[in-house]
Order: sequence, then C-alpha cells, then structure tokens
Amino acid sequence: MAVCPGPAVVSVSTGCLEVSTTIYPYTAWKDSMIHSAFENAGATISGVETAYNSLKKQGKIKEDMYFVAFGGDGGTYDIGLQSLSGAVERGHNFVFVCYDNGAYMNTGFQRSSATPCGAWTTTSPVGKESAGKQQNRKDLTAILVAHDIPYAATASPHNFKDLMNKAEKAFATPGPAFLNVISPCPRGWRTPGEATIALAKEAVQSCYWPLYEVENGKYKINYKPKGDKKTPVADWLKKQGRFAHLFKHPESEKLLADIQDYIDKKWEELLQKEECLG
Ligand SMILES: Cc1ncc(C[n+]2csc(CCOP(=O)(O)OP(=O)(O)O)c2C)c(N)n1
Repeated sequence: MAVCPGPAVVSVSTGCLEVSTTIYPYTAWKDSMIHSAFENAGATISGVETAYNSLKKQGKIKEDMYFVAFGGDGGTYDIGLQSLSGAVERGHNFVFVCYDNGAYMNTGFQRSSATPCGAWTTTSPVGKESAGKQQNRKDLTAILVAHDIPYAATASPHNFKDLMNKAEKAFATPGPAFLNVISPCPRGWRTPGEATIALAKEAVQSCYWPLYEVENGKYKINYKPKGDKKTPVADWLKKQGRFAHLFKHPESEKLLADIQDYIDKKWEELLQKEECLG
C-alpha cells in the first residue's frame, strides 16, 4: 500500500493478514477495507470497481481511486480461485496480491494446493503411510499468466526494492495485475521468527521461488542464481521443521531427489519461456 498512488479500496479474504491487522477496535488500514469471505475477494473488488466506474461517469466521484485484493494461498490458489479467475477474465482494473505461506495457516496448518511436496501439515500428516504432502505445488502464477492479463509477477520480502517496483507497476497497469509473494510463516514452517527473511532469500536462491514478471506476455526473470549461487533445495528444507521427517529416514532420499528434479524442471521451463517469450 506504500506505493499506491491514491486512495484505495481493499478487499481482504479471511486469512492471517486480516486477522492480524483488524483486531477490534483497532485497524491497521488507512484505506477503505472490506472483509470478504474466503471465496470472493475477487468478486468483491470487481463489484466495487464497477460501482466506482459508474459513479465516476455520473460525476459523483472526481478522484482517481485504486482497487486491491489480498488473499493467502488458501484464499487464492484454492477457495477464491474462481472469483479471482472471473475478475481477471472480465478485465477489472485492480491488483490482486497473494501472500503465499504455503498452507491454511491461521486455522492450524492445513495443506493447500500451494504447500510444497513433502511438507508436514495437519492434513498431510507424517507417519507410516505418508511422508507429508504427496503432490507438488500448483503453479498459480502460470495460471494467472494463462488468463493473458497485462501484468503478473512473483516477489519476495527479502528483495524489497524488487517487490516495491513490482507493486508500483501493478498499480500503474490498466486492467488486472497479479502479485504472488512468498511469505515464510514461522509457526507453520516451524522456523525461528528471525530467520524469516533469510528463508525467503534462500527460497529464491534455490529456485524454489524464482523472481520473475510477465508484462503483456513478455517474460523477464529478475534474479538468476549462477553456479554455486543456485543452492540445493535440501539446504532450505533442512532449516524448516515441517520437513524434519525427510532428513530422519534414508528412504526419503528418493523423495528429496524428486523434489529437486521438479524444481530444476520448472526453472528450466522458465528460462526457456524467457528465451522464447522475453
Ligand atoms: C469457505 C470457508 N472454509 C473454511 C473457512 C475457515 N478458514 C478461515 S481462515 C482459513 C485459512 C486461511 O488460509 P490462507 O488463505 O492460506 O491464509 P493464511 O491463514 O495462511 O494467512 C480457513 C480454513 C472459511 N472461513 N471459509
């Protein structure tokens, strides 16, 4: 919101962001903020933007206003996906920000489709029958790009300048813009609070969370770790309690190799997209 060029209306779906910023009788929001149900942050902001366009046409509102929706990965990748997809398909002029902490965190760590393969959550338990989540994460940024929206990007809080530049671009974009921001969660990742930013950085360096943007179909990777700088994903997993089981049993070696292969494959795909569509 620090780079939003004018007054905004914000729609926030149920999640940690809402819970932590709206503790009655206080609010952290200076702009108008609307609580949305899990499934309709996109629909809410579409309706507000349409009403604004009508009032502006009638001369009842003079100033330029901005429209933003926030959702966690549960509210974006899963339950809110249909309303987000509808809103971007209709071309509403708004920014959607997903803060992706990789699970439904504020209700006690249930898996989402953004949860990485191998992670322990309460609904992807660890035991004789399973070693955490069985599936790879959904590539939501690619799904948004497939809507042919004018601007989509990934970002990370460790690279604040890049994040701010992308937020500025998103607000300046006429039509829908999407920002997917990795958001380490100390409680759910089982990591110390002070490691949060370093963990976000390592997610990028391991190419688990590549930083890239797609502007009108053109791909640009914002950070390319070269040589030793591309760290093995196991180094990053090892630092998080939600993957502790993968380092206790030798039979997890195959799973760790599969996780690395998947990350390498997605990274290669992204490099190729940049080469062909950059
Ligand atoms: C339709 C619906 N199902 C379940 C819930 C209960 N619920 C509230 S918040 C939440 C988890 C939110 O997860 P996410 O969107 O990833 O945000 P985070 O808590 O990680 O910030 C759940 C399951 C709900 N409010 N609405």
